[in-house]
Amino acid sequence: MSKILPSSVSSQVRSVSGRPAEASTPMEVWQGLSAAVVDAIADDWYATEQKYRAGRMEHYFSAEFLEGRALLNNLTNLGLVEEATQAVNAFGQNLTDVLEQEPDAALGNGGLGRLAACFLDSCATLDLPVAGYGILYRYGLFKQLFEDGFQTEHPDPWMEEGYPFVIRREEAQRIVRYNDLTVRAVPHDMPITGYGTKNVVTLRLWRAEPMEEFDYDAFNSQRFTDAIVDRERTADISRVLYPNDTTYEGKVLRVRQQYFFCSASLQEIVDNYVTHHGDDLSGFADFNSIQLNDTHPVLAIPELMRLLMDEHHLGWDQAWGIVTKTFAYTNHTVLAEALETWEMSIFDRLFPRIAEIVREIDRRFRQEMAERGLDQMRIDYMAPLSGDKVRMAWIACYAAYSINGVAALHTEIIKRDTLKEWHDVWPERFNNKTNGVTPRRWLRQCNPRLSALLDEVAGSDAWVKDLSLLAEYTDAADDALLDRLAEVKHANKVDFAAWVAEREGIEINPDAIFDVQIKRLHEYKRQLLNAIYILDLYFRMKEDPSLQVPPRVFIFGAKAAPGYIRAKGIIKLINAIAELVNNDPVISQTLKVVFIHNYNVSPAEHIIPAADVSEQISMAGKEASGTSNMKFMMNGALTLGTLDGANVEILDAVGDENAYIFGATEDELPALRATYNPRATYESVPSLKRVLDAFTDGTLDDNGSGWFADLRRSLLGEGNEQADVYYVLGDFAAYREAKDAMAVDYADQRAWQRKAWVNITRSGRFSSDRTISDYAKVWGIEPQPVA
Ligand code: GL4
Repeated sequence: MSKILPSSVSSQVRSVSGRPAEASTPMEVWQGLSAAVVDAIADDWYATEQKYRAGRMEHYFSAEFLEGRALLNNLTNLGLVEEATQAVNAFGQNLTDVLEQEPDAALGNGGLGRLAACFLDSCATLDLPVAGYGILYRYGLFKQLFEDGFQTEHPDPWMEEGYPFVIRREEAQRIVRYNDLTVRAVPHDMPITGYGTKNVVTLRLWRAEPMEEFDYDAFNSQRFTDAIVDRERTADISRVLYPNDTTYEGKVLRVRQQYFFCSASLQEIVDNYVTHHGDDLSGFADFNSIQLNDTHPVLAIPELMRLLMDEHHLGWDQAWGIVTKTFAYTNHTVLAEALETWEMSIFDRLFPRIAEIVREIDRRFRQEMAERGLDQMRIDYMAPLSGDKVRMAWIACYAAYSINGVAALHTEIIKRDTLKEWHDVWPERFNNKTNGVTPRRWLRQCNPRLSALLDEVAGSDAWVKDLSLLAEYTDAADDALLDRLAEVKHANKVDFAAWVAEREGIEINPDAIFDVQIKRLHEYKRQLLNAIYILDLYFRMKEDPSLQVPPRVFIFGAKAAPGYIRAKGIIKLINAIAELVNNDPVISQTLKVVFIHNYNVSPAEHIIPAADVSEQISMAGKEASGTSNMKFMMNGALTLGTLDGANVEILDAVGDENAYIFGATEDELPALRATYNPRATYESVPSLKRVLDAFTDGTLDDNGSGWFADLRRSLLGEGNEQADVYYVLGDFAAYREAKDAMAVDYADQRAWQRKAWVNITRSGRFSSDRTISDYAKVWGIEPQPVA
């Protein structure tokens, strides 16, 4: 392993700042140290590239890669943390401060984008020949601030001050043509290192740039704005990440973005094939497979058809034969809004040739299904085109050789409901790939104390590359070990309390139970259920001051899509409850509510190691998998959750006594719903009425927005609106019972830590290494270690 020499760090810092390392700012040191890391891996990165491009490769197409910070992750993977510490200490700096300078690369919304980042980490660690392809958004997911408890959104110019971990590759640019615009796609490559290996995976992010910087003639005749019109239209393509997890606005731009990175990536992959195997493309699928991360990159299907037919002169059947051996598709949600459909008029306007190919795919699909004997209604339902709409998921299902869901329950639901018709025709294409998270970032790096304890118990760091090894030590939990586990958690909580005090200005008690819900704000995830519990607990304590309540801190982190008003209402509500609770001189001795603003990857790294309780309380059937549930488990937090997504498999791994499961199950819900009356529940479940009335009786202040009344209405119904779609009131009693019981159990620290230890040691199957090993079989690739 190449080592960073202290002299290389100080000279890199000098060349960034133009001053001696001793006189440079922490930001400049971050820049210099990062440049030194890139320098240290450059040869291995190149060697990996050369090796991978010559053989069979998997290409991971994703509109989102939520990478977070890179420097500490790379130092951890390369075993350079100690050396870097000494290097910066030598000129009077502190590594922790330096690391805190780094902006988060927030090129994703949430779980889907973070999953892609965990996957690349695992591919690198497992030496698998994979590359990622996406967009270099100039602005990542918006920065969230709270003003009077309301979310406000602000731009996130994450690389404006320079970002050493993306390398511009001008020479590898491609041209992407739209009917109304031609642009350059310039790749910016991010090295993704693995743990204890020389292999370095490439994440190739495309940036849209104009063919010419500006229109010289227009500028010359003083039409300054005209001179830069095309430049700005082009820059729009890679300007912002869509701040929406499940629904989309600004459709034309969105479609342009999707085509942009699919076309550029495919051009490169096809050219690479020609370089290594000549211009007979018939063997393309022997060397290339492409994973479509949700429907966002599905335009790659007609685009590959175009490239094969128009540029490489294959006939339709031959091209389609290749396409159907190339693509695999992952579905990430059962929410209807997420199965993207576009107006055909957008395709006609942006790329008539792609539109033509899509029409032909539709025609042939209809013919093929008729030959199979499907009735007309079913054919119309399944066909790629419906009226003036193109259904991207249906194109994916038709073309893909593999279709997967992201947890066992989710895969069953897509087979049964969401993609049922496709499953009827091609059951063999369907398979499950339960998500996972990388134990490098989510344990080794974010929780050094627990990590050191695990090294000691296991006798080495081998678990970092094979998390299933920890299962051997489940029974090793004697009292001495459990006490040490308790000490680790406590020390993490002390650190976290200091971080919260500094960042949010709220004092919290490290001896309290840290109960955490961090994820995108969405009604189906039911942050509202959690909020209702807190308010109810507050009233119970007011009512009976002698009530014994263990100290608790309720911690939230969540962004709401800017146009999703009800989600923003829930944020405002939780902030109003925080006001009420935290400012009550008596209650605040026992309870605190903290809403961490601008939740992102790096705050998660502070929060998760300190958590006691992991809130995973979506309405059963709605959360496809969840991945924070896995991160919490690895760090010894106990799950309080419904039988949804991967919670089901977590419960299976740890056993009933080591998780707190409540609420209606997915198969019970239809019957329950049939007779469900939220109003009657509100009247009859003890104290629920008191809580919902407090939304609007002046107890809580929504600053005249009317949003709290809207939330109350969403639960109780009014007019034609369906009441309580996500069964919040229906599950409340069960939730309250489980959560109360959990708080009581916490008092027995030995027993609690024993449960935590079981969670940690049984988390092996939720490592993304396991997930990726499963995908690698579908992809037909083997490890390719560089010498
Ligand atoms: C999501 C799911 O909502 C989430 O449950 C899952 O863990 C994640 C990764 O598979 O994908 N789908 C969308 S859309 N956003 C997500 O986070």
